[in-house]
Amino acid sequence: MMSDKKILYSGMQPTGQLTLGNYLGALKNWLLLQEEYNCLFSVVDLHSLTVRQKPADLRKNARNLLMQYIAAGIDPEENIVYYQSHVSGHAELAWILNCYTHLGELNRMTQFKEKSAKHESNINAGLFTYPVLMAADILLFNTDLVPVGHDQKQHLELARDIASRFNNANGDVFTVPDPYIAKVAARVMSLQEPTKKMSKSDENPNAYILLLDEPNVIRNKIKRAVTDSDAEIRFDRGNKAGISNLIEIYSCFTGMTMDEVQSHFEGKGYGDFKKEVGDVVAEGLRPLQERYKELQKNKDYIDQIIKKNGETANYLAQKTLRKVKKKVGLPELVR
Ligand code: AQP
Repeated sequence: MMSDKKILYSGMQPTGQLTLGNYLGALKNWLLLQEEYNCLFSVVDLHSLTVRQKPADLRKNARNLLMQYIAAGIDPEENIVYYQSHVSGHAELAWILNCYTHLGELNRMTQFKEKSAKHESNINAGLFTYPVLMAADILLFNTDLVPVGHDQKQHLELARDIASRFNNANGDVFTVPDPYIAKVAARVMSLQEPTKKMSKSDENPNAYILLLDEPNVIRNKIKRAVTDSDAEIRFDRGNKAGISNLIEIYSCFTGMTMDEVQSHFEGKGYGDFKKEVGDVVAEGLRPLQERYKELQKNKDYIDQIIKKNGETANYLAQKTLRKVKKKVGLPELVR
């Protein structure tokens, strides 16, 4: 892990099964970047506690998520793939960084506003300080680059501000991280409400495609996707959100540009278009699904990955924490 390469950090919440949005917006970029960087890919289970979870589901989702990282092609021998909750340094650093974050900054976070509206009966303090824990995740490992979907850009900007504020007060401790946001599919939209992003916790399963959905389920969900009534296959997010979303998804799986996709479907109807989109997505996810099934049979291997990577992440986290504690004046435990 500790070669001279720069450090990349990213994670996903085990709040459900991974969607096409998580895959195209984040995971696919991880695959492209994993060789160039020293990478940490976390299952950010502490984050998911901000919304009520059923304990048994959370445990299952977390393990499935880690297996989906590997099934997608993340190499767990070359990268650190681990559970956030196995590294207590995340929570410790988050506390310290809370003391370097202003309420006004947290008040401006759109995700907090959206999630508070969605979970009116449980607007807990964790939901509010979520971006501070995210800053801690990133800064704990002196991360240089953070690949995220467009929805996380604001949180990343806050992490940069917190890092700079801490450094200004205490001397250079943290690397100020850069975001990496893919140009295409940074925002995959819901299939049922295409002006809203696709989310794994959406109540309507037809709104999202799961990476592990059966091929016929994928085809049916795309067939049912909400479009418009003017029958023209043209990329125009403002006026044709549903069709534009499907064009973008198609382009991601085929490598064609938006223009090429448009010409490819010129003169064709929505029915034919949706059928082809369904086919390329179902086919494109097949290798991942096959690898996932293989991994499911190999419990010991996954257990060993979780243990080994958790230990490495802890070791690295402690190195940063010791430095941070010293800088802010917290005494060392003399053994
Ligand atoms: N629709 C999306 N398009 C592109 N990228 C997306 N991401 C999420 N949705 C889309 C990116 O996926 C990564 C994992 O996100 P997360 O698990 O930390 O939580 P999230 O952003 O809140 O994702 P969800 O699916 O919407 O989860 P829930 O429903 O639990 O809130 C991030 O890099 C994110 O940008």
